[in-house]
Amino acid sequence: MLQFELLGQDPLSHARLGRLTLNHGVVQTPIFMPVGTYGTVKGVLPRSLREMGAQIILGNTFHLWMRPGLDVLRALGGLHGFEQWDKPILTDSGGFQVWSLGEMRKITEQGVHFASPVNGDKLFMSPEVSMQIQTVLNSDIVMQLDECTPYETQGHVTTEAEARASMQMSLRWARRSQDEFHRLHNPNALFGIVQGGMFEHLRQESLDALAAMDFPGYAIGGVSVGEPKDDMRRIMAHTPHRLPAHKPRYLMGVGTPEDLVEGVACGVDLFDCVMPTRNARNGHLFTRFGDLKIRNARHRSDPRPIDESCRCHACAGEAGVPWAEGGRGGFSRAYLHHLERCGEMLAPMLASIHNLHYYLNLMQEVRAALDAGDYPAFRARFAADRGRGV
Ligand code: PRF
Ligand code: ZN
Repeated sequence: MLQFELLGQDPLSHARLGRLTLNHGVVQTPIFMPVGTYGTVKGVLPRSLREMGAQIILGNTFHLWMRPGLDVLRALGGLHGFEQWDKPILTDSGGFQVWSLGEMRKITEQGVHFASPVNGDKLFMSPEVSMQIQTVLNSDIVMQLDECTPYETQGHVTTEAEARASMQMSLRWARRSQDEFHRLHNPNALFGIVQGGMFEHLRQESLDALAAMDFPGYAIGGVSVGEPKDDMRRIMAHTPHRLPAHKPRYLMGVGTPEDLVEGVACGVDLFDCVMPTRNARNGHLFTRFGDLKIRNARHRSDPRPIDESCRCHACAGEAGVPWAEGGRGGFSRAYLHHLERCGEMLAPMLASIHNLHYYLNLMQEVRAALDAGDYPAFRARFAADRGRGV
């Protein structure tokens, strides 16, 4: 089941405001989806995710198939029951993750043969297998199995002919995914994935063919795979607004806060990225006024929170009143700097809470601006603030 209503449209860009209804609940779009590869958003409790306003999170077919395996997931109520998250979940198909295995895999028309990174067993992932796994997971949004066309492999930049062949195989896999999804009577929603490398005409061919297959939603894959930023932005500006207007659009694996604000203007409704959580674990924090490296000695005795305007548990404490509004709860930069230097677990936990809150709150502000009809002003203010420096 999937319902998508458009609630508003920015007249000066492709940005839109929407409401997506899925089997496990409603999602306001545009939205950012925290990544929970192994059935956990690393270091963050489900109650913290709820508190920071997460409406939908990701899981990964490939990883969960390897561990704990389908018998356990089936017995424990699918992914929702297993990880104790009762709101919507989107699962990636495994195409991208299998592709990342490098040497250990062989891709054929039938599917991907590879050795399990866990125990070396010979395994096979096909569109049919991916649908069977995602049906056990019972994720609200299921992704087709695709081949993520690389930007380059060992110094060789993917040619147009290679990108075309790869994109066409992803289309055949889209059809097979759809057939199997229906055969299984999966009650959730299957998304098709646009590929085509860095070639706009191939992207157009891909999206036309997928639109004709009438998926309930569409993703843009094969971006943010090591290409120059200009190419990423060019594809982001090309594809989303050409997809069917009344269906949700998901840009896979993107990106920085700036990419999200720009992506929304290009007509994207859903984003996911490991950046807020991965960067948190490296002491890289996002704030309204630019990014901050908590290991830097200048924070050694700074009493201020990470971001004085932030309402997250790390910055505003139990009361949730930001410093900018007179609240004096929350943890100081000095304390976070200390935890980080001591290698304490609480450092990446607090950093992850803050970074995810930053991303989710950014999208909340984006929605409020779209609702108020002043997205252009919001974009200008966002860019000025981020450039100010912390
Ligand atoms: N395909 C799938 N998952 C993905 C991608 C893709 O192209 C990307 C590319 N940024 C991230 N995750 N199935
Ligand atoms: Zn914060």
